[in-house]
Amino acid sequence: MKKSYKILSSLVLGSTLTTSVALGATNELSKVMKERGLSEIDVIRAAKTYNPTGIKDKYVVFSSGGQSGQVIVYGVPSMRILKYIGVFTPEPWQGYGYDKDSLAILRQGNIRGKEINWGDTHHPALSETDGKYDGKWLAINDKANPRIAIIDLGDFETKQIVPNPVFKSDHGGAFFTPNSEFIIEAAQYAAPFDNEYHPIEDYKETYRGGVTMWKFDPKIGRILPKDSFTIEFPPYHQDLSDAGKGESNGWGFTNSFNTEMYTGGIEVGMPPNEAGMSRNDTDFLHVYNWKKLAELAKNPKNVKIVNDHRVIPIDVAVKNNALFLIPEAKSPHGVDVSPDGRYIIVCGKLDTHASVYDFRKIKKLIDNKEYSGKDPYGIPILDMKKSLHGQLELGLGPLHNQYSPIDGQVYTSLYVDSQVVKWDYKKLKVLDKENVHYNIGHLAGMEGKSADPQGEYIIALNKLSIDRFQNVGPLHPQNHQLIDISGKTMDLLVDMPLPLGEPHQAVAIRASKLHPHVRYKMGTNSKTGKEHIGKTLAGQERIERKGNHVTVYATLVRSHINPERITVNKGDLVTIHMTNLERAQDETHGFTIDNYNQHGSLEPGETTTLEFVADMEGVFPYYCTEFCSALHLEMMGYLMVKDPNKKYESAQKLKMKSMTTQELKAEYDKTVAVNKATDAVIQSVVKFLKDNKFENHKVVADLVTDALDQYNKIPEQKKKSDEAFKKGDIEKAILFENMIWQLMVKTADVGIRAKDTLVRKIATKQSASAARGEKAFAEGGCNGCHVIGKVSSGPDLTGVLQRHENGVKWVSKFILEPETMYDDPYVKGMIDYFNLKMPNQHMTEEETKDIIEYLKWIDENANLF
Ligand code: RUQ
Ligand code: CUA
Repeated sequence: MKKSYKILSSLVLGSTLTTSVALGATNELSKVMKERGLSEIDVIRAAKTYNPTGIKDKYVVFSSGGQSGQVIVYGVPSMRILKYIGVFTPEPWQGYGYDKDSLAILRQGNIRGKEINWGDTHHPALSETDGKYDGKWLAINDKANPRIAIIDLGDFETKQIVPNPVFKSDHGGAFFTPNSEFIIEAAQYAAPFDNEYHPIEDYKETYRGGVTMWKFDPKIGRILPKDSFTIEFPPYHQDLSDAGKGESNGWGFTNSFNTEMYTGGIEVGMPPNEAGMSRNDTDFLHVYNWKKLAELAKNPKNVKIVNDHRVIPIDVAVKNNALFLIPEAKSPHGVDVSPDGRYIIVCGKLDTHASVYDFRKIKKLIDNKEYSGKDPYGIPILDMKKSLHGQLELGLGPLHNQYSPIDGQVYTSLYVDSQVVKWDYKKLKVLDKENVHYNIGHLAGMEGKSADPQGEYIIALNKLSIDRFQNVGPLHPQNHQLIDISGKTMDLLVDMPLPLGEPHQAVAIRASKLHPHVRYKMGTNSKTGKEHIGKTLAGQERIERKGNHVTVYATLVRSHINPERITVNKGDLVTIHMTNLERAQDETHGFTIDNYNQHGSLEPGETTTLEFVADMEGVFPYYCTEFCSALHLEMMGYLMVKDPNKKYESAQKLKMKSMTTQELKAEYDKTVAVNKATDAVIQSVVKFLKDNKFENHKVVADLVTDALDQYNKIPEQKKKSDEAFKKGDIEKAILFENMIWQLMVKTADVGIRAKDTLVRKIATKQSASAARGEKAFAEGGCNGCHVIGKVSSGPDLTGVLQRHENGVKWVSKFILEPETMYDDPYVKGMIDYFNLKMPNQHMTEEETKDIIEYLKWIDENANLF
């Protein structure tokens, strides 16, 4: 099976193969296609999305997690999920909402003191510099409990949650202004700004909509609530928003529905909301000058304070020529500013047209104070026709837009038609349509709403999946479909089920723009980025008690938790600060205490805190929850909770039979000898690394640092061992010697990885054939017996081509038909020595040739193995 894959992939990748192999591959390929019922186009589509192992994606997508209150991260084109980021909802794997530090973030999201443990995430937004994504921060809104969260793309963790002080729901956020000065959050369902009851009959007087302009500091990546303000809007239900850029920079655009200001009453015989809220032929696009309003907000005379927050009343905005309305086709949804900032495309769910507004025309009307009227709140209305560049009929239920790098091209989702339409918004011409399954909402282009769209792909974020996937019960997964847009017409490549809430919007960025770190500076509180108050280094571990408060300063490193016993009284408040002392990449340790609903995740260098009241008496194992090492299961300890009011009888001590001094001494000597031998191996690796100037290669140098982290702990253990031995406690000395061996194994593990990496860096370049040979050697299982540079369960193959006369022919034959050579005296000797026969691995001639090339390459670099 392995073999066939290899050939298939090289065939599809178009590498030059001899005809016989190509033919074999074609046969194999057609067999697979037949078995799986694949057409040629299916195979091409598969190849366009397939990532061989180790190959990474070009784009990274951040998708809203909908009702899960999280953010989903995946790669394009492979559509492989990379991460779920806990945002508004606790996420146990990451310890999010369980450790004290992340719980503090989650609790920033309390509303009026109420704990909220979920969110309805809708619109993720990437921070911008000059209207282009800079890969630093991600913001996302919660529609249900109007809040904005900030995620740091340095570690993909949520760092801040800010509840909206005046809105009771939101939708049209989060959207960054072009230099991340502000994040726009628009209200959805109008409600009173204050927290009091106001009868629905007073809707027009006391209910309000609006847009909050959250001041953002892109250097520290935090919203500054005190410097933020809200622009009051009429009680229309505001919907999506976008920030102007380029020539419209400084302006914001927010559309709305229910300009009827209908308030329902189905239960008293009124027509339902859905009828009353869509009666008008047009609703209003709100156009506001946020730059000017931000200046106005600085003067207390221009604002009223509601819930400790600055609100610019409608009349102040109007008086200062900073707020306007333009009619837009009924029940609009998406509003999307073009990459150059000149055009604003609005799609109306109940209209078959998209409307293209021209900002230059809008600006001219504003400058000339040319209004067609005023709404009931005194806001000037601009004439729709005079603001429009034009309209185009696209199909049923147009919703959202994503731009293309080709001037004038845009992609729009059609909800009712279940299609993506590509069209030209300048020439007002439909170019292509592609069917999707089913009922597409948003669509995500690659940086498709920035000033620098990349094209290549569009992802359709469909609301229904119906029959696309295995039936998993009445609640279906959502369906993200990847569409190739690099050609003249669109081509649907693949479906990805997403089973974590309705994903609404997603944003994609070039992976090359993201630079997350792999470890923290030792003792970092990842939530603040600063040193953690509980930072504990090796040797500083301790347990402190002050009254009923027990504070533990703990460390975790492969493969132990220090301390390994924590004894407290029932009723004590227990604070455990934990530091992961690792510096090695991906060496996370998790920590839990059984039955106490505790979990923390500690990434290398991180410190975090668990805190709880020890309200249950008993013995509770605690352990590391990440399979971090061969001795992971041993990475544990006990929390002992005693009732101070009880007297405990100590059980009779059982005298254990132990070894004689002589036996102990023998075991001690054996352990020491093993350690010496292991150290010799380490020293030879060290010599190799030094001789070959490992410090010139950053990856290798990093691995050496990781290895030394382990190795440098040995002298301390050795001292303890020697002391114990001197005191005659041989049993203890053996335990310390064992510890030394553990450290040596970890050192050797990383050291050998460093050596292998270095060999690759300094060896001569492999020919394509030698590279294929190496792959065949590994996949054919040869390396199970032959370890290059070492005698293992088979002979070392370094120099094998020289060992035999006509070496190439001899080795080839031995690979292809070993059984014919078992009687050869040399081979016979080998079979006796290793007690193994070289098996026939059914290599092809081509593979055998490649393996020979690989062996030649080994000989060229024999000094390195
Ligand atoms: S939404 S399907 Cu952005 Cu909440 Cu349009
Ligand atoms: Cu640390 Cu398992």
